[in-house]
Amino acid sequence: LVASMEDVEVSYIMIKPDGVQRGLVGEIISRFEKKGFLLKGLKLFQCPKDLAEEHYKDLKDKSFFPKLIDYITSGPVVCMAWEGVGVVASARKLIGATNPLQAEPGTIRGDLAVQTGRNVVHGSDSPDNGQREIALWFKEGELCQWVSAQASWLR
Ligand code: RTP
Repeated sequence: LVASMEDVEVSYIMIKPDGVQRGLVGEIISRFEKKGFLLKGLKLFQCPKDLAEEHYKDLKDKSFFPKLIDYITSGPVVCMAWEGVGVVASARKLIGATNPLQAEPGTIRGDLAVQTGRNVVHGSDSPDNGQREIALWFKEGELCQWVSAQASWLR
């Protein structure tokens, strides 16, 4: 084993309504799977307004906040909990910059999106927020504790 269990984090990754509507669910999940992270939770979910507001509460004073809440609640999202060593920062790299026009080719937003307000995917910005967001979006019993057969090659 090359990393200790202390380095294992969880990140809340969400495919936003545009990603679902555009048929990008498989493509986006595949990038996290291929990287070698472990899927602990997965559901298609119609987000209620109060949950969207709680999730984005740090942005509530921004001018784009009402539009952001309308966007996130406009159709189903795919909620995911991904586990792995350094998964929080790595997922942010795989996702790319908030503005897809500034996101590098090879990243999800760099390859698949154009507008900041339609940037297809969310990823937690710190390990603490990863824990907080997973507790917010998943109920107890919705996460699976399992070990992938590949785990010894990936950790
Ligand atoms: P996320 O939380 O979705 O992973 O995005 P982020 O950290 O890259 O970006 P953040 O600044 O936290 O913004 C959250 C989401 O709000 C939308 N947004 N719209 N000027 C705008 O219209 C604007 N700015 C941000 C985006 O969907 C962004 O991902």
